[in-house]
Amino acid sequence: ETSVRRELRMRADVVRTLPQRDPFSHKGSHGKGLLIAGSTDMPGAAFFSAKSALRSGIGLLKVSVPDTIKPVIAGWLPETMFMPRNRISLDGVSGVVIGPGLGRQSHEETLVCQVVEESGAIPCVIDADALIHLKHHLDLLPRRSVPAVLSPHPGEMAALTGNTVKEIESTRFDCSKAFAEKYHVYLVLKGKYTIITAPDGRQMVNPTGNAALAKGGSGDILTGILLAFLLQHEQVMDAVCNAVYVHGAAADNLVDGGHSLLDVLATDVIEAIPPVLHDFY
Ligand code: NPW
Ligand code: AMP
Ligand code: MG
Repeated sequence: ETSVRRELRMRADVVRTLPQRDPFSHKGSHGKGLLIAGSTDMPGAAFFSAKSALRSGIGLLKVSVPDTIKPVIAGWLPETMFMPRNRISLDGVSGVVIGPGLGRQSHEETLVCQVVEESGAIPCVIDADALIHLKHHLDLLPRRSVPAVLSPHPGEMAALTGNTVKEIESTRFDCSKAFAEKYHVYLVLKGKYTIITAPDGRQMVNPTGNAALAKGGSGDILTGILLAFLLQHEQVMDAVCNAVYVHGAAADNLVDGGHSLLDVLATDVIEAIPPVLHDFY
C-alpha cells in the first residue's frame, strides 16, 4: 500500500454529510448516550462534555460522575440523568464516552477496561485520563466490532505509543496511521490541523480551530460533540470529521466577532456551537 490517502475536510463535505433531523423523530431516535467523566477535583470536565453533547443534538444523556459532584452537575445541567459510578450498565445505551476529568487511580483503570470490553458493539469515545489507563490494555481495542474513537492530544499520544511528544509532532500523519491501523480505531490526533485517521488508514485534516482553544476544557468539549455526532451519523468517519470541524468553527466564530484569542473560555466555545449549527441547518 503505497498510495497516500489524505484529504482536507471542506465545509462542503460537512454540509453534504450532516444528518437531517427527521421531523417525526423522538428523543430516542437521536441516541441514548452515557458519559463517564469527572472526579472530585475535575467536575468541570464532565460538565463541558455533557453540555456539548446536549448542544450537538443528542437525544438522551446519562452522566456517570462520583457522588461527590453529582449535586453540582445536576445543578448546572438539569437536562442530564445520572448513573452511579459503581454500577455502570450499558443496557439501553447506544454510545459511550469515557475519560474527561476521570482521574488516574487504579479503580478507574479497571472501569476503563470494563467499558472498552463491554461496549464493543456500540460507539465508544476514549479520551483524556482513559487514554492514560488504556495504554496498558491496547489489546482490547482490535477485539471490538465497532471500532473505538480515540482523541489524544500529542501528550496523550506520546503516552499511548511510548514516544516523546517531539517524535509525535514530527510524524503526525505516520504515527496516526500506524496506530489506527494496528489497533483498528478511529484516531483523532488533536492540535492545529487535527488529523483524523480511519482504521483503514484513510486520513482527513481539519482546517478549523485556533489558538483560543489552547486552554483547559477545549478537548472535553470536542469529546461531547463526538458522542452526539456518532449517535446521529450513518458513517463514523463523517461523524468524527464533522465533530472536529464544528468544534474548531465555534472557536473561529468567537474570534471573528467579539472575542480575542486570549479571552475565550470553554463555556464560550460551548455557547458558540449553536450559531455554527444554525449556519448548517
Ligand atoms: P506540558 O507540560 O504542557 O508541556 P495531561 P490534561 C503534554 C482534565 N481537564 N496538548 C503536556 O506537556 C482532562 O479531561 C479538566 C496538550 C503534559 O505533560 C483530563 O482528565 C478540566 N498537552 C485531565 O484534566 C480542564 C500536551 O501532555 C501533558 C501537548 C488531564 O488532562 C482541563 C498534558 O496532559 C482538562 O481538560 C499538547 N499539544 N503537548 C476541568 N476544568 O475539569 C504536550 N503535552 O497531564 O493529561 O493534562 O490534558 O490537562
Ligand atoms: P485538550 O488538550 O484535550 O484540551 O484538547 C485541546 C483541543 O483544542 C483540541 O481539539 C485541539 O485541537 C484544540 N487546540 C488546542 N490548541 C490549538 C491551536 N493552537 N489551534 C487549533 N486548535 C487547538
Ligand atoms: Mg483533553
